[in-house]
Amino acid sequence: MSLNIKKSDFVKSASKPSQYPLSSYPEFFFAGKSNSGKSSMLNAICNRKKLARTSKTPGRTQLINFFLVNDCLSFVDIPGYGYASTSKKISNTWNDMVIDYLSSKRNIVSMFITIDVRRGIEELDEKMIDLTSNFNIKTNVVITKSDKVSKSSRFQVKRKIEKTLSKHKNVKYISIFSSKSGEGIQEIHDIIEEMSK
Ligand SMILES: Nc1nc2c(ncn2[C@@H]2O[C@H](COP(=O)(O)OP(=O)(O)OP(=O)(O)O)[C@@H](O)[C@H]2O)c(=O)[nH]1
Ligand SMILES: [Mg+2]
Repeated sequence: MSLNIKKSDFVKSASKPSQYPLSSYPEFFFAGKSNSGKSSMLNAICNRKKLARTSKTPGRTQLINFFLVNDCLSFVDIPGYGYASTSKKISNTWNDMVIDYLSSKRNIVSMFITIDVRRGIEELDEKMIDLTSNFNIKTNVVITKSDKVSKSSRFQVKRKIEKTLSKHKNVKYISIFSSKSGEGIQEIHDIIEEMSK
């Protein structure tokens, strides 16, 4: 059985736990380098154009955004990391915000981490996976913007990421995805369906 997303609503933005919406629904969060396609992925899997805000300018999503899906699942878009102009102050704020989120006693099932197929996996991505693993949360890797490269290089990138991540025991699935072509949407739905049981 595959997930069928019939309804998705923006709930609220938050910068600190006291602002989070109350929810005990299974929760999936979307993390990744700035501009790697998190918000676009969220829109694509919900079949919505403007549920989450997307932008050509890295760093668009600066707060934690909560969405309610089918009235029984929670999706969370967290700010991207690692764009060049990040100041020390902003990166400290990012750290506190994400650690507070991971420490909040929410029903977090798993992280989807987006990795631009043209960049491949970088040190900050591995750090994010390690951080998540410290909170006993499973990671699913999503290789985004697959439409930008040939089929063979998509799989080459996937194999390389598999190899790099073979030592990370909390990594569960690695998918190839494009919010533009729709590649991988079904696979992500299946993953969410299976993991939220
Ligand atoms: N060709 C192509 N472009 C994409 C795809 N996904 C995202 N983009 C483009 O990449 C840019 C960044 O996308 P976002 O979804 O805003 O990225 P983000 O990771 O949410 O970025 P931040 O919120 O800044 O961290 C936008 O210009 C998107 O149109 C894709 O699958 N294919
Ligand atoms: Mg975004």
